[in-house]
Amino acid sequence: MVDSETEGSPTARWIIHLDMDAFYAAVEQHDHPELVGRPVIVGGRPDARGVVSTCSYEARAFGVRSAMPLREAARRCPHGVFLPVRMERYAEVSRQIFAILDRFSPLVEPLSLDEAFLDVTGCEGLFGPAPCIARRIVATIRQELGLSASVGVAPNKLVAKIASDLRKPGGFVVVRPGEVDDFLRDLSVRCLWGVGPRTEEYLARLGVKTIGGLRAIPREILVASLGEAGAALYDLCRGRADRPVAGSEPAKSLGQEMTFPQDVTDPSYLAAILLLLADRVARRAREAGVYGRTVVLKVRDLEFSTITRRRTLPRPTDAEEEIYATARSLAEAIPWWGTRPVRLLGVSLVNLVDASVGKQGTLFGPVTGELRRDRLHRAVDQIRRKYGEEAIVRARVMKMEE
Ligand code: TTP
Ligand code: MG
Repeated sequence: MVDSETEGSPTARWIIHLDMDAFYAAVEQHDHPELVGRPVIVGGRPDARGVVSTCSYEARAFGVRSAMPLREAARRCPHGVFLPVRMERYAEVSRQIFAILDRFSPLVEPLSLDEAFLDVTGCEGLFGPAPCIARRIVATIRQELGLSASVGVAPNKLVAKIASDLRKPGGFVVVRPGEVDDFLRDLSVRCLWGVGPRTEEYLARLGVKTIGGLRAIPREILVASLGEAGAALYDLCRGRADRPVAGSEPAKSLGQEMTFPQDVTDPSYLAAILLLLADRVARRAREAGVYGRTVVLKVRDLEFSTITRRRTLPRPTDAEEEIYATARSLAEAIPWWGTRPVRLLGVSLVNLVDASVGKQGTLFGPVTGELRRDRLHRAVDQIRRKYGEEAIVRARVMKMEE
């Protein structure tokens, strides 16, 4: 079934893109089963000033959408159930989702709280072909968390992401290497990375609406009119997108970062992301048997200027609480934090030391409470690996709004 030419080639990859369906609203329906099947709108009271964060598919049938003013949503769907945003809870569920993904591949790149790429090349021996892995992931999320996800399975990130979005909710779309051209041909150019309303309009003036149509435009013309973005489009419309899944970096540092598809300003959302990243870094440190002396925070703003802030801790750590608290306090010390939009966030642990010697440097020996917390973390990691994420669910690791 798999294209024989590409299957054997060392560069052939299998990428899964997973995106939860109506994420915040689905979590609310899960936590309040009486809301299943009803139009749930998350964002605040119907007469409040804010906008809709998301809504259940039942509410989408009435024309309600993310980012729509709540009052407009109330007009379109007067009998909707309007709920406040419980970011802390969504962050907790998000970490459970990522812990499930980690069971299926060592290369998981988070894109937001509810979205990730997995490179499952080479995981076939353990779990079967990529589409089977994707099925198992979806089934596990359904069984353990009671939530629905859509996935795309394809030879690269671009195609996997487009595929996961195509049949939402509950979508399951596999694009094999030899099918990429046909798959993309009739889709709108808007599906491609970097094509916003302006590029779409420009292409429309050339008579181009579909990805297949774009292939007819010579590279020089695209480059002359759109610069580097044009060169990128030339490759993308041919399904060429070989950016790797950004997973773990080996050796000297352990880091995890996330690039947002939309610009994010909301400090409580950003805090939720920091918590997710800190949790993943801490878990990887424990798996690798290392502690880190220094926490590094990386923030990129809209103009793509990147700043890094670092703080060296009194003692090396592998605890998510400490990594999160440090990263968050570094973030909050940035003057424009919470007021200017952010494009990318990263948390890493550097100055790594072997866990067996990691804590001996302290003058008074290890602190008893800390030792106990260490043992707790390790025990929790072990139980989760063995019995699954749901075996232990902490009510709240830390208060996010404090
Ligand atoms: P999305 O994955 O874009 O949306 P969704 O999961 O609610 O619905 P679906 O994927 O099935 O289309 O975003 C994930 C979460 O991010 C979403 O549940 C709420 C939050 N979010 C906002 O707060 N504001 C927004 O404008 C968007 C698009 C999402
Ligand atoms: Mg989603």
